Amino acid sequence: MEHEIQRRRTFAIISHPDAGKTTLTEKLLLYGGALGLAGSVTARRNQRATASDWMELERQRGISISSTVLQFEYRGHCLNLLDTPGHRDFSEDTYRVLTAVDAALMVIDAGKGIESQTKKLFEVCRRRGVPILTFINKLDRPAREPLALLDELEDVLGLHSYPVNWPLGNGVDFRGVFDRRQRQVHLFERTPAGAFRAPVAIHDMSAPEAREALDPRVRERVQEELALLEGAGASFDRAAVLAGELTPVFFGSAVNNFGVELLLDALLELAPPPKARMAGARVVEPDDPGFSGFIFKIQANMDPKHRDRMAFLRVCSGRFQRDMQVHHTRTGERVRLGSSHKLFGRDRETVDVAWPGDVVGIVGRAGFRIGDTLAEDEGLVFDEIPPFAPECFAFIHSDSTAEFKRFSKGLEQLLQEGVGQSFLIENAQQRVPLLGAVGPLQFEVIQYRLSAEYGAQSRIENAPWTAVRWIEKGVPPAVLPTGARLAVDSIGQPVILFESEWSCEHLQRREPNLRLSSLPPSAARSAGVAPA
Ligand SMILES: Nc1nc2c(ncn2[C@@H]2O[C@H](COP(=O)(O)OP(=O)(O)OP(=O)(O)O)[C@@H](O)[C@H]2O)c(=O)[nH]1
Ligand SMILES: [Mg+2]
Repeated sequence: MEHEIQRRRTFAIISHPDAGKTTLTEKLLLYGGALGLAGSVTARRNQRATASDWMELERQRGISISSTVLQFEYRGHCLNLLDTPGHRDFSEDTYRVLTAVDAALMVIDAGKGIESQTKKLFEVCRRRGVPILTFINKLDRPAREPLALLDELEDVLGLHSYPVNWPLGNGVDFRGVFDRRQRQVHLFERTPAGAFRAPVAIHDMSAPEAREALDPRVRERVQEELALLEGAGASFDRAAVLAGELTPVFFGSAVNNFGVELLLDALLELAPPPKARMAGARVVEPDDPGFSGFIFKIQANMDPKHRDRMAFLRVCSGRFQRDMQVHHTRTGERVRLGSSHKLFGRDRETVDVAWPGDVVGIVGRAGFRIGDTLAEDEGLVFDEIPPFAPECFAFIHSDSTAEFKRFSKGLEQLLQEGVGQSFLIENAQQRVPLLGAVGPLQFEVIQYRLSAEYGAQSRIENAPWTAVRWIEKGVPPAVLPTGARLAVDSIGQPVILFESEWSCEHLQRREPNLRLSSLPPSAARSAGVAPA
């Protein structure tokens, strides 16, 4: 078991939208031998078909909407890679994924530096103590000065950095990278559309080939920069990396396969194997003999051939065995984990055994919710995955009586996946579900999926509220601030909807006995549609 644990690396790729996470994922798979051709080439023009962006809507838009798990073997290691969506409106999914990994790979666009969403995601990693590796991407385009980018990591994120390699030029002059630890120059050649592994020539910095490949000005500048870095004397400290205080930095261009192999090799070396996890006051070590894990994501209809619901289980300790009996600690039931899968984007394969660090897809268990613990020890409960407070609200209507049943079923399943939360307005004339989400794009996704997966058309009617508070204690006053409304969440807990944060604060000041909370008081995640 120790061997299986030590050879596992489970990490998420995170960043601001468009920095190149999905492209880099694809290239890591290419170098990992898990894909013959990276997706960009098999795709028709303007239409991508990557292993991780498998949802039709993702392909149409060229953005990631939902996180994806890809497991593959590389150099005796077993990697569980999770590609995440960068868009803020889908960040709840990304945050949940960050609870299930042992490291994060932060991608930065070299021309743009650290963008807002990267900063937010980084803060989540820091709070959780997740070690971070940094890939500075798109060096094939005009980029900022590499030293300025490192300063930005320090100033904006407060993160010390250690550049493991250094770019040789940028934009059209970009030729490759210098590996500071091996003191070697890696010169790359471009391949058509970056579909194949980029041929690499490795030389000493002073070798004639290196001299020839580099423009003398670029060479001079790189040598100055390297001297500066050596002078600054920051040494590489693996303990600081594991503590999340120091990030190893890699430069490259995912689309051209520059620097991808160096990054992949370094991931094996620098990202940690599965770590201990907290369950209340208990520390669960990966090599604890009893199996344990938790559900961090639910996704229905991944494969049009099997219209089913997949729960993503992160194994935390012990050995997972197909058909094993475990405790589902939220309900107290004993369940048999019969249908277990290894995942590769939308593809799945039955898996009989899994180890700590692995993500296993379980189908056929309608009772599982996000955050649920599954364990041999019935007393074990992993720390909850905090739900998000929605900031955007809309009513969702079904205008066709013929489709109403499909509409309700679809909506219920999508809400169980956690794509949004549902509320019902108190004393409303019609019982139309009110949806709450982090951002409005999520409503479009819900509408699209209702139509594509359940054959139900729907209509969205935007609602004016921007904040919701659960009533923890006290009775709401007869007169609420302008625009505020009483409602209940999907399990009947009372809430107040506000048109602004300011209006909410105003009520709090006026009613000191009323205790409001931005998160539901019940530990049970509110899932499913409100009882009609
Ligand atoms: N020039 C250049 N473009 C790149 C590079 N890597 C990725 N891109 C392009 O950047 C765009 C966004 O890439 P994605 O990989 O989809 O970005 P992402 O971070 O997954 O985006 P979201 O998942 O939607 O947040 C695509 O058009 C890529 O082709 C690179 O190294 N150089
Ligand atoms: Mg993506």
